[in-house]
Amino acid sequence: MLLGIWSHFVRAELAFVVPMQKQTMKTTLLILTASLGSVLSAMAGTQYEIVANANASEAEWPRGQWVYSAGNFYGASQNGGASGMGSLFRCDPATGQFFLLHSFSGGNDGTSPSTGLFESPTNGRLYGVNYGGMNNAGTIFRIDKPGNFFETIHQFTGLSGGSPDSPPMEASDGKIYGIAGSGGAFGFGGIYTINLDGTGYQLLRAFTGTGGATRGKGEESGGLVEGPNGYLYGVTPSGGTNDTGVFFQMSKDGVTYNVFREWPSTGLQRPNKRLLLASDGYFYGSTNSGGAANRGGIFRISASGDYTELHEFDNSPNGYSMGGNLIEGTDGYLYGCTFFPVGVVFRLAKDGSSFAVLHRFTGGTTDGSQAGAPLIETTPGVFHGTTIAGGTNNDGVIYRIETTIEAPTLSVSGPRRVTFRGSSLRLRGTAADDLRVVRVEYTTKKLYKPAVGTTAWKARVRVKPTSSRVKVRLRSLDDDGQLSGLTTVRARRAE
Ligand SMILES: [Ca+2]
Repeated sequence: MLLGIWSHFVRAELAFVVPMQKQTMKTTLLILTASLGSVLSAMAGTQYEIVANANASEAEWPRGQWVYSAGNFYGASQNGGASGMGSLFRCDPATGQFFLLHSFSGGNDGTSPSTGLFESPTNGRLYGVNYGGMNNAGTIFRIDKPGNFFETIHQFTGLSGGSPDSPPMEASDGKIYGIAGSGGAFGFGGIYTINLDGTGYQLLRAFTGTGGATRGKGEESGGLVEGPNGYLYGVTPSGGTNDTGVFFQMSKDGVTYNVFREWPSTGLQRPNKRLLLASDGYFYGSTNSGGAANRGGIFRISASGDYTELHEFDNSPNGYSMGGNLIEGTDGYLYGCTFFPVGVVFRLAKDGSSFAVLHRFTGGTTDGSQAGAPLIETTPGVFHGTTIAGGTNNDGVIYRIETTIEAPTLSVSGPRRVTFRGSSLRLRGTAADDLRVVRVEYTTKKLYKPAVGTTAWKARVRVKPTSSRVKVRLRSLDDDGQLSGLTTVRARRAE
């Protein structure tokens, strides 16, 4: 009975047991037969766990870009801290403990950071932006690691840019560049630069809205990314001819500004997260509206504006509205997470295929919900993320997800050599995957037909009245587009 399962587990396990001694391999296989359930979980390529629960004193609603450095996470929380106006925190994932680095007071140091931190490659300090401050137009702050010295390095004035609601970055020239969501000559914000020590602030371009020389609107833009050619690239969720967003290129001195795409009023629109510059030289981004369900999606765009829609979010439990930008895993897949309604962690191939849900948040006290930050791949195949809700205190969590691309398995119930009568052969069995079995299919020739069911499946294979023998091949398919090995059943017409 276990024959089908055997052949697949032997095949799947071989990759892992090649370096092992034969005796050990034999033991492994014996253990495999002992409990199919535990075997599946032991083989599972995707494992999820909560590593830390946020709390109101140190970090309530951790959100935005965050940093992994020397085994610690550094981030910003929108609420919590001593004044309830947000905090900067460090979290040691080994113990799950949060450490308070700074409590925003709502005074000159501002309030409610929502876009997180970045680490300067030049001086190793952490930089971020928030709201409020001296002119009620936002501030730029920095803090060292492990968090002893906090400093506000810039007070936005409003006229020269305000409401910094996107994460700034440091470019290859050692200067900070960011997008202000309001202010500027036209009130649509603009693109600013500032030195790492807080001197030299300059609004390089003021956005001009739906028309003009600097089409775009800065509000809730995802920030900038530097291309290999030294230009800065970004998207804005509004502005441009249709007020549905633009993709632009700007030289670091602000002199050159080109719009290479204005989103239309149909299809995906309103790109609102920082672009990922992937290893293939394309930018990948996400939008929060447009598409069949008007939930936005994921797109690819070249530096010159060649544009392809890759995936549409919908109202399914897969969620919509990304909590942070996409990242590229060491395996070459794109990874991200969604914020609404409770969110998921997902991956997809760079050509837009194989969208797979790695984890569905459930919220409550035992899981997070609403992922509000990009994932960080801390070691190859191991990702960490944050949510702003759920967990012990309903203040959010830091979670860990370990994943590889695992092929599904398939097994047939009963013997592999069977007899049949009449015009059909009935088969049934099970299939399993670390994520999800999408389909079980079978063939007697070349064309595969779907079986009924997935993890428990059955198939009625048609056989010509003239056929006395038939060979059926079966396989299963998962979300990643991976196929199981083929399982063969040979059938002979009963006398
Ligand atoms: Ca799989």
